[in-house]
Amino acid sequence: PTTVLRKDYTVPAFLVDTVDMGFDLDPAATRIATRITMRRNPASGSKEIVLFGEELELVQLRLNGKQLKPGQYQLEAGKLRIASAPAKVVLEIETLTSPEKNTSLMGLYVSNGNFFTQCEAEGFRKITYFPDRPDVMAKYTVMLRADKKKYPVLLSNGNLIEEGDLADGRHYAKWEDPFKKPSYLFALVAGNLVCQEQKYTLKSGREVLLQVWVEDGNLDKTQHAMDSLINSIRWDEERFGLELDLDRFMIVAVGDFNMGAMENKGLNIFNTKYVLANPRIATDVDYANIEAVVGHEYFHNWTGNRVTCRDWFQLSLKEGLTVFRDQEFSADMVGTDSGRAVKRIDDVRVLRQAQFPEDAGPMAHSVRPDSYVEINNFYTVTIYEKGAEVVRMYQTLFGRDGFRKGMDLYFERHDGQAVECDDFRAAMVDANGRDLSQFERWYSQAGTPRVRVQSKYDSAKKTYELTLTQTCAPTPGQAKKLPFHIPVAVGLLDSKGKDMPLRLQADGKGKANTETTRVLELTKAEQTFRFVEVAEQPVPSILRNFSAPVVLDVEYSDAELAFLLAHDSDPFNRWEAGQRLATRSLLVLTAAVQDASQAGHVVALQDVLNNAASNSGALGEAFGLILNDAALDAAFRELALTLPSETLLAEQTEVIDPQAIHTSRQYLRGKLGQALKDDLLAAYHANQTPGAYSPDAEASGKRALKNVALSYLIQADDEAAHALAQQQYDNANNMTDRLAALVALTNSSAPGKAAALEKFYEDFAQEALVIDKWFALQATAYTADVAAIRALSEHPAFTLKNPNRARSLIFSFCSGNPVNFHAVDGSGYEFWADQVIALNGVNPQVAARLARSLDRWRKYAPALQEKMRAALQRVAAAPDLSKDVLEVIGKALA
Ligand code: B3K
Ligand code: ZN
Repeated sequence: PTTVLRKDYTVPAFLVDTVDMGFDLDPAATRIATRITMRRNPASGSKEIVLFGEELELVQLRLNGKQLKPGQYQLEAGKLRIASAPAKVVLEIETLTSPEKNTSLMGLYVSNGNFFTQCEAEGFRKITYFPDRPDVMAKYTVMLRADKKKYPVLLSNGNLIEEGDLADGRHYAKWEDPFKKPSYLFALVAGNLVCQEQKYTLKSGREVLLQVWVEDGNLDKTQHAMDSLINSIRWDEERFGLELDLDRFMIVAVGDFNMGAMENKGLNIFNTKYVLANPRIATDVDYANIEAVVGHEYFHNWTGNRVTCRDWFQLSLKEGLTVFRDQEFSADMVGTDSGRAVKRIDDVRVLRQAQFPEDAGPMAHSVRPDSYVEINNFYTVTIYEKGAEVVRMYQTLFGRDGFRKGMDLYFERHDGQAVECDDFRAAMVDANGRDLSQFERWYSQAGTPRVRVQSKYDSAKKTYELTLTQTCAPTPGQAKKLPFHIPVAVGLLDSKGKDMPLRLQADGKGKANTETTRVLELTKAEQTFRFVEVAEQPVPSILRNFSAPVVLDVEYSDAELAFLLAHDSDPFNRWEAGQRLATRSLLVLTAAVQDASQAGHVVALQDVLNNAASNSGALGEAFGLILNDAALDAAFRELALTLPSETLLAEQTEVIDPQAIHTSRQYLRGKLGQALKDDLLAAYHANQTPGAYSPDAEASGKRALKNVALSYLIQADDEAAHALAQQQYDNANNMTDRLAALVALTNSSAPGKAAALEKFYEDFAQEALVIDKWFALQATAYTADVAAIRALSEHPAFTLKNPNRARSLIFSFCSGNPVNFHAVDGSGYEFWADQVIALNGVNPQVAARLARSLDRWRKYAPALQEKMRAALQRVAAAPDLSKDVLEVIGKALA
């Protein structure tokens, strides 16, 4: 397959002014008549029209009223070319597609009998021949025609301008989008749907119509999405001065969807997972995710739609920025400082767990990549989450007001345009009057920088020096890295644990020294920052609030970490200190387990672990203090008490040994569970949330803390814990508690566990999203081996065709159950290869995601590596591989 290069970008030869489309919707064969008015682009020297089209039947093609015959145009490799076209062109194109046969869920497809589209990134070309690239923006008018009984609702972008009946029981609806847009934002929905709607008055006084469309029977699950939409609208007005530009804004939920949701202009299409919620079916995490995704798609209306991307290499321009905006939105919705910190910790956990490994693996790419084979493979945690960190750094450097000024300038300059990441940086820089040319490396260089910290206190001079050095390992295609511009937020704690006022030597005389957090700007490979008037030897708190997406190497003693965990005023670093302390124990334990197994002779594992667990007493004490500190939010305590995941630990070892990691982590969990048993039980009972369910931050924090306590208690696997979990399961009035209890039971030897699993299935058989949870919790159970997963894949409710279902079982196992996936006999990898090959034929995009579960195969012991390589090679040799899968597997094996 061909590689697309960023440097090969050329402006489009023709610009499109208007697009008029007529759809005769039919699941077997939908006829699409498209009329495009185009004109030569003065910025291009070319007279050639290039249209993209895939899996289409071309029925008719007319240029300026005259039918074109084969020979007057070239049709080859997904491109339709018309050489030497006149300066002004009206193209009329008729195409046929078969939505019911479309299992890729790109372009026009059928889900549960209704029609939906997904056009980003390159799905519009599966609907008609078109210059399907984001820098071609046009105004669309869309006429939908369909059987009225089967498809009573007909939706597209913008405003409904006409509707009525046709002969033969058909009807029509005509939609007009007043804003020009790239083709990837086109959408239509047709089917049997119902909506919750309400009028809402914007700050300006203008009234808009808001709708949430779902299948019949789901109207009791739309309130939270509607509330989230209203909150998003209000937030964007207040925080960024951005108003909804349409009179009507629709959200539609669909059960078959490749991603989370899609920001089509005025007609957002959502995976049901990010719309439907009520206390019976949705967890606290689901509620939070719905708020975040509704916000994310809504915020795209400005960051993505009004200002869009010049080409797909600029994807992070809209995605990184919009993730940053949704993160800030979620944080502001909680409102408290500690709530903001909890959100920040959650986001950083995702970054470390998923993006850092990506940045260290074969698919590593920069935030603005230089090449791709299949653009759908680049909707990654690097583009999204690391991209958001890059945007966040502007705010860290310029402050909230400075950031807002940059945003204002960005819209002032680029509204209605398709632009580059560089344009965003330029707006930020110009609005704040600073030279940030080195900052560009965050966009061009892949890899996670490592920052090493050394410190020196001079008690005579009262100075404290921090020497920061940065390095970044090579990534594919980038052997040498230049220094990044890294904002490092620092605080210094005195011996009582209080923040010291900070004064840098570079400040000179006269500046008031009341600030207790300073942002140091590390721009060189090595730099020393000298603080003056430092009264006593401090304990440094570095990279506060995770001020840059880097790995921080700093040598703390256990005592210093415990001190920071107890006192740091920066909640992020407080949490971080606990995680460092726990990681330290876990890595010692893991090494001991490995040594014991390599020693070859039979050693009692328990003895090995007990001997190695020397600092777990200190950890238990530190955790106990947090657990019992009622001044801390429950949500924060839950995060602090959660040990780093097996995946995160794996990344911190030289050679990954999933079994040893699992053994040690489980051991430490058991040890902490025993040591803190009384406190955990007390916390369990103190954090009940009686009364009506509410997903607010305080209540969900309490449930999280209570349920982490339960998970520690169940580690003992005794009757008392079984009874507690069973009782919680039976009495739960919400899915958060019910699911947590079922997970606890499933990971225990409780006698009632099979019955509970069965009852859960029966009770929720009609709720697809809950059945997904049922598959996922079994797929991630410590006891679930490959055979169990294969058996589940034969369950009548399982299908690879539905992405949510495929993810719930297959992905949950392959990336969420390392100890069983990496079974020493390689059976997990064989299962993986079978599924990638099967999915490739159904849905290449989803298949390519699954293909990535072996990204890190070179980090495992040789015996496992060999088995992984064999599985990768088997997939590579499979017939008819999509370019999606080929790219991922090819890079893994390279
Ligand atoms: N922009 C969409 C992503 C669509 C990806 C298709 N392969 C979702 C989002 O980021 O909001
Ligand atoms: Zn997005």
